[in-house]
Amino acid sequence: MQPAIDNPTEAAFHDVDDAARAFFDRHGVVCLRDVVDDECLRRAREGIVESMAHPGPFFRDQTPENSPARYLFDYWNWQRIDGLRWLVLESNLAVRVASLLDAATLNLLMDNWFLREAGATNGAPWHHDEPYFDFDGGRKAVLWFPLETATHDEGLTFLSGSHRWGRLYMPQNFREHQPFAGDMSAYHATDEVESSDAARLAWHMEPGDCLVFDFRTLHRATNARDPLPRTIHRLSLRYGDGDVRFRPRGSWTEEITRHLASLGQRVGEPIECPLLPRVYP
Ligand SMILES: O=C(O)CCC(=O)C(=O)O
Repeated sequence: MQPAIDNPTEAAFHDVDDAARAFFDRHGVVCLRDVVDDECLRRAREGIVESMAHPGPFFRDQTPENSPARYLFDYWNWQRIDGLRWLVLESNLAVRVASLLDAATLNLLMDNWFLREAGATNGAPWHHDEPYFDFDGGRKAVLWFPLETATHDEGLTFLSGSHRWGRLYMPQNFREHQPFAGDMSAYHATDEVESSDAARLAWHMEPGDCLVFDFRTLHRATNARDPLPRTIHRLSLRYGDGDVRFRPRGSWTEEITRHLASLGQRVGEPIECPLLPRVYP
C-alpha cells in the first residue's frame, strides 16, 4: 500500500472561519471536524440503505471482474428517499459550504452515495468532478463524508492546488479506469496527474468529519486498487452558486443532459429545476 504522502499540515477546522476559507482557497480542499452531527449520520445511513434496496435509474455497480467485494454508487435519489431528502433540505450542511464559498445562494447539484465494501479492489480513479457534469461556471463544491472511520489509507487523496491548474482532465469510467468515449480534445490525459509532484493531502476521518472540495480539485480513492480493509459508506453532496449554468458537456454526459432537459432545465440558463433545488439561503 502506498500511503498518501506530504500531509503537510494535518490541518483541520471545527468551523468555517477565515483560516478554513484560506486553506480551502489554497489547497482546493478542507477538512472540517465534527460538523456532520448524529442526526445527519443517521439519516445518511438510513438513506443509503433504503436507496440500495430500491436502486434508481442512475445506480451503477462499478465492481470489476474478479473483485471479491463491491464498489457501488447511485445518485439523484433525494426526492424519493426520506433520509437523503432530509439531508438536502433540512440539514445545515449547505450552510457550511455557502460560508466556505462565500456564496449568496446555493443550489444542490447532486446527491451521490458510494459504497466500498471490505475487500473491494476498486475505487475512484484520479479525477476532478468538473468534466463529469453539465454544470459550467460559477463556484461549485462537493461536501463528502464517510459513515465509518476512514483512515488516511482508506478515504480520498487530493492534489493540493490542482483546482488552480487551469486545465481539465479526461473523465474516466469508475469501473475500468478508462476515459469515456467521445471528443476529449479539450481534456488532458490523467497519466500526468499520477506523476505530479504536487503535495498529496489525505486525512484520517471519523464519522462526523467531512471534506469540502472544489469541483476542479484532482482526487482519487486512496489506494484505490488495494483491497479495502473495512466497508465504508460515503456520501457526496454537490452544490453550485448562482453563476452556474447548465451546459451539456459531451456524449459521456448525455444521460444526465436528457434527464435535466426533460425536467425543464434550459441550456445556457442558471440552474432552475425541481431536482436541483435552492438549498441556501
Ligand atoms: O467516495 C468515493 O468513493 C468517491 C467520491 C468522489 O470521488 C467524488 O464524490 O467525487
